[in-house]
Amino acid sequence: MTDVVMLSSLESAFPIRYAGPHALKTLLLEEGISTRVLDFVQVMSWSQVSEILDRWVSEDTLILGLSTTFWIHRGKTSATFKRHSIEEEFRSILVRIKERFPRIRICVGGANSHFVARTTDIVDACFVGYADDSFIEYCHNVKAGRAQFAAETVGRARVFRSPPVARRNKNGSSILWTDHDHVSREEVLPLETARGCIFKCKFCSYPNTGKTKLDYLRSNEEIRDELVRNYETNGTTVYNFLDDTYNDSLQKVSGFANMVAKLPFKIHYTGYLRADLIYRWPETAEMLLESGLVSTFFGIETLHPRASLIVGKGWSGKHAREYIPELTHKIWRDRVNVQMGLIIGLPGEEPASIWDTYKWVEENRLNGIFYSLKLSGDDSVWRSEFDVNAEKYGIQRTTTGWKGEFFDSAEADRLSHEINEKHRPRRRVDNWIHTSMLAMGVPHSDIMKYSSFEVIRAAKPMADLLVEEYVAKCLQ
Ligand code: B12
Ligand code: SF4
Repeated sequence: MTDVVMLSSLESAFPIRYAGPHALKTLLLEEGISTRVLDFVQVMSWSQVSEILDRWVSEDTLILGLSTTFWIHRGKTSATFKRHSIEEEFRSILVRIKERFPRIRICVGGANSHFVARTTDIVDACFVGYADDSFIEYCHNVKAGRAQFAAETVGRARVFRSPPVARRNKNGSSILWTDHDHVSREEVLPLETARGCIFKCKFCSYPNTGKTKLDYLRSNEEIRDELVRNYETNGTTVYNFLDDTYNDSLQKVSGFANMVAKLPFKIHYTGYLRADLIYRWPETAEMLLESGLVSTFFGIETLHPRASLIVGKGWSGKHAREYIPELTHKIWRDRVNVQMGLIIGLPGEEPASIWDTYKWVEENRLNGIFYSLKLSGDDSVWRSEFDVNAEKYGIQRTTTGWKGEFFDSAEADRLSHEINEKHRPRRRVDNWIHTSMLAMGVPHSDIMKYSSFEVIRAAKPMADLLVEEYVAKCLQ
């Protein structure tokens, strides 16, 4: 018997687990509500999903939850209006379940829950924001047959909004991986080390930006317990760190490195880092490496002096050009896969400057990925300064996107695609795919040597096998 079943997925050629539903599962289990999460839904066929749900859902099941954060309409990712929607085949599975078990509530949560609830008629409750309190309380109420109040609706769903900081898990979740999760030996797992970010870059719509330093951090003791537990149960040593700015204080980086040095096993991890903070505290470069950093993502955004100042990352326009190649090749001696995000369409930056940045990436043998500037819609949960005050920065919203001084959204999309395609033969794998590769046994040296394209092609059969084994275990 299972009270709550959640479906989760992160669209990727490689099976990567997303933390959100597992954070909720852990709380629900602690509070006596039996819960299971089905991962990798987007790399399964709908008939496999349907077959598994037939085994897992019964008349005892109260809630079927869908995580929408990384729920991208399969195979049709380019059509924005179709992203994160529930496609017809999946909808008919949900309709069939509802017909069989009429008291089941279908709930959506995660970054695109509002959008999904608005575009389908199958959702009963929609959770907006961190759901560590709202969803757990909802589940308790449903289980106890208590009525619940929601002032707002979207489509036919009742909406439960949360404040930016939840009471439960306010510093991040400790995830318990159970036998039902079928974690394979040495599989890469997500690990939350903190919530929120001390910065507030103008284009950024992450939740809880501008937090106070050292707020909302998990203690090293708690993280150590999770690392040891995962190692003892599944042999896990490779992680995706979930922390918007993992190196936001010297104390945090050194404290973590000290804790990890005392573990009886070595870990490897990827995470979001700020390059300017390594520049500011140079001793952290070695600490990060020693504590197991294998790949990272730096949001450099632009090398343009004025654009970088406008977005709140003035360091990038001043020092990144010299420091990033130095850090990558001299200080880290190519032992870390440094991926950089660069944005096309920032106020003040003209096309020639973008091409100059691309040249710099190629000439310095760097791993860059170009994105077009994205503005969120009015119903987004988290909104950046650019989302709220676009016009103040010379950006006009249009029916199809936005228009700035040098680019509009279509041209920024086109150029990012063109440059990424040009760079593709030399680009290394994305930072989070790097950890997946390591966990599947691909040596770090090979990942650093070959292009993303080659590494992915070689490792794909292993990834398919992992999903096949996972599906077989879910059906047992
Ligand atoms: C880590 C991360 C990633 C990692 C994930 C690695 C991993 N193994 O999990 C990687 C690098 C893969 C990634 C990639 C991308 N990401 Co990302 N990512 C994040 C980040 C920083 C943290 C997410 C996380 O796991 N948090 C920890 C968990 C515990 O919290 P949570 O996700 O918020 O989950 C809570 C709620 O959402 C809710 N919830 C979640 N699921 C469910 C289900 C139910 C039933 C319910 C009730 C509630 C619920 O409850 C959870 C607990 O409170 C967020 C930003 C942020 N700080 O939140 C962006 C974020 C999720 N990413 C985002 C984006 C845009 C992307 C990319 C598209 C970027 C790109 N251009 O390539 C890609 C897409 C990848 C893909 N193929 O699908 C956006 C999504 C915005 C949107 N509206 O779609 C976010 C919100 C950042 C932002 N504001 O721009 N990302
Ligand atoms: S872009 Fe990065 S550093 Fe800036 S506010 Fe967002 S998460 Fe923080």
